[in-house]
Amino acid sequence: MINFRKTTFLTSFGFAEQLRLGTGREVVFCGRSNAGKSSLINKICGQNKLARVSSSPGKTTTINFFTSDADITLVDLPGYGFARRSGEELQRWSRLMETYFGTDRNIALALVLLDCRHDPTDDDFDMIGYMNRFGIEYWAVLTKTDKLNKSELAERLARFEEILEPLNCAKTVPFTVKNEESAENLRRMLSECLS
Ligand SMILES: Nc1nc2c(ncn2[C@@H]2O[C@H](COP(=O)(O)OP(=O)(O)O)[C@@H](O)[C@H]2O)c(=O)[nH]1
Ligand SMILES: [Mg+2]
Repeated sequence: MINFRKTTFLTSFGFAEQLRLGTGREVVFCGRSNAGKSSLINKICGQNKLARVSSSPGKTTTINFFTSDADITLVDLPGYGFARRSGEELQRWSRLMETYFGTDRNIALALVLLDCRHDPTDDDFDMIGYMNRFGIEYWAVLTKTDKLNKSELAERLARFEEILEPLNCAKTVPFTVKNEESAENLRRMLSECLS
């Protein structure tokens, strides 16, 4: 079992030029601003302040790297889709993504975080497009499941699977930070996939 509690902050980059080659295996986290990415990373790692949880979305525009257990690096990609970015900002973001995914690195898995209450947006489909274009295995993690009751959640899960299966999504995983079992389930799935 990977000990995600050992995770520590490594570095942040805002510009494509700053990106270096990866060393160990990378697990990438991505999703729209406010999808719950920082909260999930903190929960999985059992730390409150590893990634910043923001009440004003759209602030994180850097790629953040964390060194974890077992030669694994967690990579927190900038959230997308909150506000229409300016042309220049959008260009910086796209270059950052193209450079990150296009660099020769060892990406073991990507988690695409999607708020379980909403269908994927065009921005999400663009992000999934990167996964398929660069041949990266990805899972859809449906966040904030505490906001739905059991039957609503079952319905949403089925809907996501129907939408994402044709797009090569390997797994659909429900998740909430409000439930320790949910975090333990994701840790176990990650450990199995990465061992
Ligand atoms: N109810 C609930 N709220 C959550 C959950 N995960 C995140 N949030 C809230 O959603 C908001 C955005 O979370 P954050 O982790 O900053 O999202 P990010 O922008 O994707 O990094 C914050 O107010 C969080 O407290 C969850 O599982 N359940
Ligand atoms: Mg965040």
